[in-house]
Amino acid sequence: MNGRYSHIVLGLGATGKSVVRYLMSQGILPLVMDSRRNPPGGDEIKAEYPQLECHFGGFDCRSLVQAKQLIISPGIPLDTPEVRVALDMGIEVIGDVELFARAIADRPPCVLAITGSNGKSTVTTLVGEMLKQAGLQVAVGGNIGVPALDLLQHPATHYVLELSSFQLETTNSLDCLAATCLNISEDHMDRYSDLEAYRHAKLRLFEQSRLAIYNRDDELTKPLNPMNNNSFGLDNPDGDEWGITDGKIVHGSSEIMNVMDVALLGTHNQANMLAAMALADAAGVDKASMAKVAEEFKGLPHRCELVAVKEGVTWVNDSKATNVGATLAALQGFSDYLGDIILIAGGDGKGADFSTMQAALKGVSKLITLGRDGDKIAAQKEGAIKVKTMAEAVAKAHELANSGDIVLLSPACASLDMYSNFMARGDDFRHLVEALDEQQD
Ligand code: UMA
Ligand code: ADP
Repeated sequence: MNGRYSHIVLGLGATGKSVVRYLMSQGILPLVMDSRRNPPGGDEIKAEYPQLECHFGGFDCRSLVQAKQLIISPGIPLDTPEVRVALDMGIEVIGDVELFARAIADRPPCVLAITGSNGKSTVTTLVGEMLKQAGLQVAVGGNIGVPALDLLQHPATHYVLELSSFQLETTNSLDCLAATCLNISEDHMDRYSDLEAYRHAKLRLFEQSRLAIYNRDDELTKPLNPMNNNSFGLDNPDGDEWGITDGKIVHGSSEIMNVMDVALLGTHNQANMLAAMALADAAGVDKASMAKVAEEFKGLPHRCELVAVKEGVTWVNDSKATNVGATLAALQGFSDYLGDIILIAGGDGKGADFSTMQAALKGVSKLITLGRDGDKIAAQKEGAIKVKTMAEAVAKAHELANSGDIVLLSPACASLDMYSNFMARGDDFRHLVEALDEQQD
């Protein structure tokens, strides 16, 4: 190991690999470091670039402090001691999205960006679909899955980026056509000192946008500084704001469609739809294209997804509810439901305060908890049933549910204590529900 590397890539997950590929395409050979001894994909990237030097099992401080630039993955906190040392020495530390921003800096603004605590992937997908429907050449990525830099491999006139607070901490020079912050509620409290610090990380996005689109129903999403802005909300809009008037989605006084014709369910999804339309409008998308997507888009998997109706019991997979706000939105969405709600929750709580669930849990007839922080959720409702595995949770719910009830997996927690990601958790739930059938046949 030595100090001959000007660029060091920290973290070799999806982001790190995209950064290596991008830097190599620019003729820059970086040094790669990962605190894991055997990061998955390590062999693959070495096979792709045999000349690439990798240091696994920790961050080598001597090399770090001799570099010109560190490109850090979002999963690595900026206050990791070795990174802190580099920052204190004035070494530039940026993320992949900042590299992306610099790569497209000579183009006219072409990015639509989405942040917020919940709804990002839904809105990002909707905006991508609306632009496609309008015939624009669009690439969709960021926190939703495909790293931003990988989007540059194919031609696109517009980019739709989902951005997490972690990614925004290390991004300074995006020049977005428009950006939104959908909502702010507690998440990732294991990485931020308080909600305000988390909010400030998210609102950095507005400083990098020609138009800031905030949520009128959530004060915390308002830009911190005066800037060109617009808003969306579930009420009557003023001026050219986005809102709902007499059961219609409207942009100012211009009608887009009936709310009843929106395929996605729940008021939170009406807010998502308004935000998506406001962003698409900034890219010049026509109303007919927006309305067509709103009528046809049925939602992403693992977000309040209907898994099955068996013996009159409805099974819903909301595994992507990885924070309290998302689970509250799901419970709110089902609050008019006549049958009982059986909620399965728990996992890695990321330092969340679960007492904010107490009131909503009154509307739940049975609470089944699992995972590392399951007990903390169980403490919010008397009579909660604690189990160890998803198989036990599903079996218990099956035993308790009667025809007309809903069994909702909406964990209010990340999955990483028990699964590789939220998809694996949702798939496990689905398979177990499907297997219930087989047992009965
Ligand atoms: N690593 C270290 N040291 C650490 C922490 C991590 O070396 O202290 C290494 C790990 O060993 C691993 C690599 O860094 O090899 C992982 O990097 P990462 O955690 O940043 O994950 P990526 O695979 O690069 O995926 C990231 C996002 N992950 C996180 O922000 C945690 C993905 O979002 C995103 O899709 C991807 O970049 C492409 O942009 C996932 C996510 O969970 C879905 N996001 C959080 C959320 O939505 O709540 C923010
Ligand atoms: P994100 O990418 O921000 O995690 P998703 O669209 O994947 O957002 O949805 C994650 C979870 O949040 C799901 O459980 C979904 O039902 C819920 N959700 C979606 N939109 C909202 C919203 N506007 N407010 C609260 N919860 C929401």
